[in-house]
Amino acid sequence: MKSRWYKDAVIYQIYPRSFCDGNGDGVGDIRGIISKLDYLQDLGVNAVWLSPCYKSPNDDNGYDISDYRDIMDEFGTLDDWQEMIDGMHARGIKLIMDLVVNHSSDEHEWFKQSRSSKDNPYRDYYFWRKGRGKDGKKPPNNWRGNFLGSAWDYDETTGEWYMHLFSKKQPDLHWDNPKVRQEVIDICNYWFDKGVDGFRCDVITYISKNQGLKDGKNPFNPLRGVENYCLGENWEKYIAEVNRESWSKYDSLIVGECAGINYEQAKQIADETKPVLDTLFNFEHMFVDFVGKFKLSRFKKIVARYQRMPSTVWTSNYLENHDQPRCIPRYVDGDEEYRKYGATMLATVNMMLRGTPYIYQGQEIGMTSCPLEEDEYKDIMSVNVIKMLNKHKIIKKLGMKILSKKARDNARTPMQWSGEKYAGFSTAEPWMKVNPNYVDVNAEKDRASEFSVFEYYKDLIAKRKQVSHILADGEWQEYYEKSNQVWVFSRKLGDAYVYVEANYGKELVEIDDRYTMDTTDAELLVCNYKYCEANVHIHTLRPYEARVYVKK
Ligand code: ISL
Ligand code: CA
Repeated sequence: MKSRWYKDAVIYQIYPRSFCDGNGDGVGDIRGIISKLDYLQDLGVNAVWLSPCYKSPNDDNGYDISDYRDIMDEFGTLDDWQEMIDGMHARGIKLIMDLVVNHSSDEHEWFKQSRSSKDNPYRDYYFWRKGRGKDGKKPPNNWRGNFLGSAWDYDETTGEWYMHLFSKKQPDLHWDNPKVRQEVIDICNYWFDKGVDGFRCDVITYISKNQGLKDGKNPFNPLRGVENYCLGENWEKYIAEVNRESWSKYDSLIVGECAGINYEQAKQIADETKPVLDTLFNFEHMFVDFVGKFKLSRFKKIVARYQRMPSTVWTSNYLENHDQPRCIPRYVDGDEEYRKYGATMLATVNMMLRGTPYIYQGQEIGMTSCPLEEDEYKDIMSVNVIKMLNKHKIIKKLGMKILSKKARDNARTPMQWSGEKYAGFSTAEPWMKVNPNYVDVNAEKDRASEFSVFEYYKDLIAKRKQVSHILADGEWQEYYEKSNQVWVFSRKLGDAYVYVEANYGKELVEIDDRYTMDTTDAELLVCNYKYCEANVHIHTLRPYEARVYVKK
């Protein structure tokens, strides 16, 4: 049934709120997306992963869903959505929807029913427990949520507590209840019937909580308790059920957002011989610069492990998404002098790895993280961090500095389409600040310039197709593994190979081909600098230079 088309695809992520505003109210929407379909086709992407566009009170920008079968008012209607997917399909672009079923919104009908009384038929759709302590005023266990604070909230109506691993407006669904699993299956099938091509499954690793909901052991873990619900005891069983009853019936891509897992677990849950996930997003490489500076050697080591996965396991490669700060200046210098070289170098590496590459909106024009004032942060996580910092003034300055680097808001500023007011994103003041660098960094200007990041991406996507079989099946080899300046690797398949060199620094660096590969029998497939015949096989890399050689 499954063609596994995604192994040859490049996927573009849209965060609808910030992509393009079609009706001039300052909020991105579906008509805005429709107006940019030609742009996506031109870029050459094969699929779009659309962050949630369902009905939602937007406590967490759509990751809190109040109706899984309808479209958020601000984004448009089901008719608009149908026109969008038809437009995508007409252009050869598939649509991957976001499936957020670890939790719903507290404004979902299920939760309204559930909280109304202890004997309501929906009571068991969520986790309800008595509090601890004499008066029951302490949460049922010591788990902490992703957005700071306890993972439990007290509800007056029935005098019990409910679990929420994210905001208190995102109560966790109780997957041990077979009715909940059936709801998920029905929702997936509903969208498949409308033509979607797959799902990106939000925090899917958290859906099965271990029986007993025991206290978390490590008091210093910010996610105290996570060991009791990350890949919990019935995880595989529940996912296999949804897979059997829905996902496997379609030629779909099911990519799990797998927070909290390591390489060994990844290997188990994205193996195509098992009816679980098709592929996953891992986070290990995102933690390299969690505390302190980015260190390329550590980053490479993590990625290399995923690159050496067994042939039945398929991975996904990303550097940016709506939860991460931008690559620039995270991994490369943000100065205008280097920005495009950095953006294209990173693109080259990401696109030449085994696994499906993802591009997050704006990455293809080299958008950067954005400086924000305290009141310009919009993300619930940032807002909660700021509240906490205001209670602990002594660490506020440092805390705000860290926040400016790590905040999810960095990736959520409106897409920069042109040099017009509000970056051509909207005609009205956008819901979130536009990065002031839009005058220089925008799609229109980029595409008109001699060195265009967009055009480079486009070329890279097309070229990747020529070598994707070598990337998928070739044998991985790495050189200069310990280096913090260069990333050099190859994939060999019989006599054919792809060989990649990338300079992560601003200094010239010489790659000695006695330790790497003699490329004289290969052709230069891509390079982000202008070069001449004479230096094609002289391996001196300029600042942020990347080259790909291929022998077919
Ligand atoms: O964003 C994070 C770190 O910057 C993660 O901890 C994140 O909360 C986690 O990866 C889960 O993310 C997903 O589910 C959340 C939602 O807020 C995120 O936007 C989504 O990608 C809850 O639905
Ligand atoms: Ca709008």
